[in-house]
Amino acid sequence: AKDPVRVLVTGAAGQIGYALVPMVARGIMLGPDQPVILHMLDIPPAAEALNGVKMELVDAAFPLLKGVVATTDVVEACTGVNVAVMVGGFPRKEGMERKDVMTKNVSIYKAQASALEQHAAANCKVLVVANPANTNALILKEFAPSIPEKNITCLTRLDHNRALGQISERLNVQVSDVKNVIIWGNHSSTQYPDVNHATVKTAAGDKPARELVANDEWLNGEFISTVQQRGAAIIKARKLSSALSAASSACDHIRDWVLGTPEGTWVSMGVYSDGSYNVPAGLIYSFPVTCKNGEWCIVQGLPINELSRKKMDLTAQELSEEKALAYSCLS
Ligand code: NAX
Repeated sequence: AKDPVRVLVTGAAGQIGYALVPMVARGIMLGPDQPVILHMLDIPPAAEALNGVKMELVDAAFPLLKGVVATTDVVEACTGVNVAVMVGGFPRKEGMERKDVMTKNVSIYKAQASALEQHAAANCKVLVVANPANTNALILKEFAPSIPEKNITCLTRLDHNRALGQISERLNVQVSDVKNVIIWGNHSSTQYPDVNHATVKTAAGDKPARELVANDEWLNGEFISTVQQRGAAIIKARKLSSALSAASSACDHIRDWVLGTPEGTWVSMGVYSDGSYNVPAGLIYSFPVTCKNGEWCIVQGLPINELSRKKMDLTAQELSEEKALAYSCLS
């Protein structure tokens, strides 16, 4: 039998945490033959709720779940973890300045970076979900210099999956037959959902999604804005933000990273830019990636048209501004 993998979920008493921890315990993140030990972190005001989640995990009697650590101690939470899913953060409340929210998150991610650097297992893979996800991941990277930069990523897979979902609904095809959309840039409304390389499986082989949709006005307009604004649409409908889809996408992100992407398929991940596609180096930016042997690699050489270029630059610009704001919040 395999040794258990230790998976940290921060913010585990929150909405996404509640949807995510049972998925991890069921083997949806790391596979049906991979035992796991869950490490759950939250802050003291949520300690009782966190303990309730632990009770439910015990009650669910998951065969793969070999242990649960539920704690408000960052060091205890981070000790020995192989995978860290960072969902905890400070949400933007009405009337709050961007700078104030950034200051809170910068201080959280700075502290948690140090704890991970000192106490996580070597080669720990980190996924930041909490917003501003790209910039929180960048802060984490800056303050955990001994963690390889390739191990620090942020979640844009939910946006990627939303884009697949929109194409599948539009064409009335199975979502599993649609692939290779791309989310470029920030996990925010400036993200660029790009369908120019996406394909759909048909009886006659894979066809370009753009050809099958045959409506550039929709693809260049409503499709993009629907994906960009989907988070807000969910809040409007549910009075709560996306949780099950976020949790499921976080599992997709880690699973593909650890176990690999299928041949001929790429996914979107927020990763440390090396300057590919003329995206400024030093930002955490979402790119198309393939994964193999536990490592992601940016898909190279895709042709970029003028419209795409503009949208890719716009979201990079926003990330550069966020980075500058984050640095101005460091104390
Ligand atoms: P909740 O407010 O339900 O849960 C957040 C939890 O984090 C709370 O239990 C809170 O006590 C805890 N927390 C706060 N500070 C902490 C700290 N310093 N250490 C550990 N835990 C801490 O939010 P939820 O709906 O679960 O969303 C969590 C985060 O995901 C938010 O930042 C949200 O904006 C972000 N999202 C990111 C998405 C993405 O695709 N990247 C999509 C979904 C989601 O909106």
